[in-house]
Amino acid sequence: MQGVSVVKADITTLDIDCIVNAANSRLIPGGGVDGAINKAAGPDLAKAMMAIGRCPAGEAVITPGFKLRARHVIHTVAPVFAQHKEADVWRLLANCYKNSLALASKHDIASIAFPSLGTGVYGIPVERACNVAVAATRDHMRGSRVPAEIVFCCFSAGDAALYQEALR
Ligand code: AR6
Repeated sequence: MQGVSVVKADITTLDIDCIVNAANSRLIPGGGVDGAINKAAGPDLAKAMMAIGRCPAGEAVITPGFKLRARHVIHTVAPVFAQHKEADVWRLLANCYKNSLALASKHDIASIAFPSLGTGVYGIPVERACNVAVAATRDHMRGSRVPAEIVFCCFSAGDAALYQEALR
């Protein structure tokens, strides 16, 4: 059965097929979860990202996981909260989840973990971002059984509680 869960963890440590990276549109390794993923994957990940070269907000691209336990990394780009009208922020953020899950489905990925996209450096309030993440994920699940396992991987207990609440 298809399942959605919440964990509090460093996403780079998860034993899962695919992790999602909160990247920037130039696919140049940055800080936050992007920095942690690049550090754990090794320098070949940055080379693979830069070979792709660009990913507009709301879109998603895929690379291998290199030294990570995860075999794949899907890179998606959240909108910068201060740079868009609020309605566009929620639409683009939902697209990040939808396009990442569609790409995972296309690659027949069985399990995938998302960080809380856009809610760090990009400044999207997590209290609303969690509801957008859950709604977009449920939308995907209505049309596809793949991935069978979807995990929201939060870095803090407070964020994990918000995602748990959104799932209820
Ligand atoms: N595991 C899980 N979650 C993490 C980890 C980790 N190891 N590290 C941080 N988080 P952010 P954004 C959480 O800033 O807002 C980069 O420079 C963090 O606590 O990583 O989409 C990119 O290159 C927060 O809840 O992503 C872009 O330029 C969440 O991950 C920009 O940051 C997202 O925070 C993207 O900003």
